[in-house]
Amino acid sequence: MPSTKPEKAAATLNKFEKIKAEKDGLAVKDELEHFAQIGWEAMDKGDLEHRLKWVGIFYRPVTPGKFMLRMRTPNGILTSSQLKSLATIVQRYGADGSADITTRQNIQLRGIRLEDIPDIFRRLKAVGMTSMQSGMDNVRNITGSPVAGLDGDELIDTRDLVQRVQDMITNKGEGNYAFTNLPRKFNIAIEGGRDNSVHAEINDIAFVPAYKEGNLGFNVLVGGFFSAKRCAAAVPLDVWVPPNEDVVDLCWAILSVYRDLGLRANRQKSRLMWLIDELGIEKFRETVEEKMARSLATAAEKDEIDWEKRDCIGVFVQKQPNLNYAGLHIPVGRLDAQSMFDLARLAEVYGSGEIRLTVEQNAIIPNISQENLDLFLSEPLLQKFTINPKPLERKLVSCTGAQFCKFALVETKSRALAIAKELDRELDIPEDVRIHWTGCPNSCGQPQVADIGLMGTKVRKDGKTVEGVDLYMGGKVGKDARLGTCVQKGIPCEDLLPVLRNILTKDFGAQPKQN
Ligand code: SRM
Ligand code: SF4
Repeated sequence: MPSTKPEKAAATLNKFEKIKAEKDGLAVKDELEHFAQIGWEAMDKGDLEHRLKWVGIFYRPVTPGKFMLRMRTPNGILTSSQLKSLATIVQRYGADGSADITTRQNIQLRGIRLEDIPDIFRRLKAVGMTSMQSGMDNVRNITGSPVAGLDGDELIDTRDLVQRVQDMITNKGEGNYAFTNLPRKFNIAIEGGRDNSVHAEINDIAFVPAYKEGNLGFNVLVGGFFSAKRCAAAVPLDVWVPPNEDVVDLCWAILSVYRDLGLRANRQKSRLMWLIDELGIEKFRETVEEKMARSLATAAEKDEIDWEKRDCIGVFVQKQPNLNYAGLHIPVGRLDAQSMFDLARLAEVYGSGEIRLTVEQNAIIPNISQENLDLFLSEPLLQKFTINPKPLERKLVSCTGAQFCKFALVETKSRALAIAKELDRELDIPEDVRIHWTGCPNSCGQPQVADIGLMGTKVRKDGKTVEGVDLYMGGKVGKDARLGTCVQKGIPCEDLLPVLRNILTKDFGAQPKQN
């Protein structure tokens, strides 16, 4: 930490730094039984609204008493036992219980009661899952190629590396005080394929495959992030690392530098990129090397991201003979308990009991043998979670929005789905169009990576304040990724359908359907 005297620092700390200085967020892990007994209404406000997030429990002011539980799902991989366990947890809350696949290849549970948390945490531990350090000023779920170990064209299998980085950060899910007081949230992604499945450019640290002197490893990008104030694409650190423990060590070093030197006075200027700006990338690199106490190899000349991004929806052959993976479309990532049980059953009956999640909020069932494929495809669940969705629904992504999020300026998921369905019904669209909805400028739904991004806002119409969106366009994913920008502000949601119809027709070759 900087050498400011504690009393002087306390006087200048922002609200969140004060909360952390009073008591480390992770401390609540030892108080959960007590909270369960006294009930959420009797809890200290700092613990309830902030520190619980250190163990993944999110108080929802929109639905007080019904909490959200954000898991960690390294590389997006779940076993069927884990998914069944999560389904059992949400099932007990009836209509309040549901789950969302997130834009970080992760899963969040809804409707959770605080009194059940000790039991829930015991169940999660029994199936090897954790929600540790998944919110607030911690490292978020670490993303990796969703078809790692399955894809015949992959360069590096990311699964083990992602798990090792998570284990280092969270002390194998038990909690790690070394990294629970970062200046702000932090995102890490490890890409092993050629298609930039993880959106490397929007992560604080991203590893992308690259050959150096004939050896396969990763080039490293740093500082990518979105916030209401600023969005920045990650920049090259000019470092290459082999795909081994060096990846873990480098994450440790960058996190340590960020923790110790990161800017903390203004929360709007606390993400890693602001520190990189302050130090300059060369000095930042030097400081990371000093932390590691060794010099790092310079970046390989080029990286190996040379494919367009795949959405993995459909059936694809695996590198293992006779096996396939099936990518199922989960509309806006929303699951109910029954669907979770059904997905787990399909994975067990037809696959190897594994389910994978994608940053597009969809699911993959790997290891389906050729003989079982037809039967698998005839399963009723595939009517709901199809392998062949309509063009707009297929690429639709949406953040949580007003249903559960207090920052939301608009309802997102249900509206996103209704509009996509209507336009899919009306139009023949020759190419896939990525539409991303996000309920406010925090950009959890990543409108800047979409062909058409929609960011919630409030608009004046006929003298009244109504829900509206700012329109983003020009985002490019996969190779040569580029962030989209705002092209039109303040479109009332009730006027959006014709605006989108027009864009799809003019820019994406859509034609009215011939009946
Ligand atoms: Fe996010 C805060 C949901 C991915 C940028 N995000 C929130 C909170 C926790 C706010 C809150 O307490 O209500 C939202 C919880 C709502 C809820 O009940 O679900 C929330 N963020 C989400 C999720 C669930 C959106 C989704 O529907 O998929 C994603 C969870 C990912 C995960 O599994 O951990 C989610 N959030 C993102 C992403 C996308 C990404 O990581 O690729 C971003 C932009 C990228 C980035 O962070 O650089 C993102 N979320 C934010 C921000 C703005 C951060 C900033 O630096 O200003 C906030 C607000 C904050 O942290 O102060 C935020
Ligand atoms: Fe909530 Fe805004 Fe994030 Fe959507 S973008 S989940 S509305 S914070």
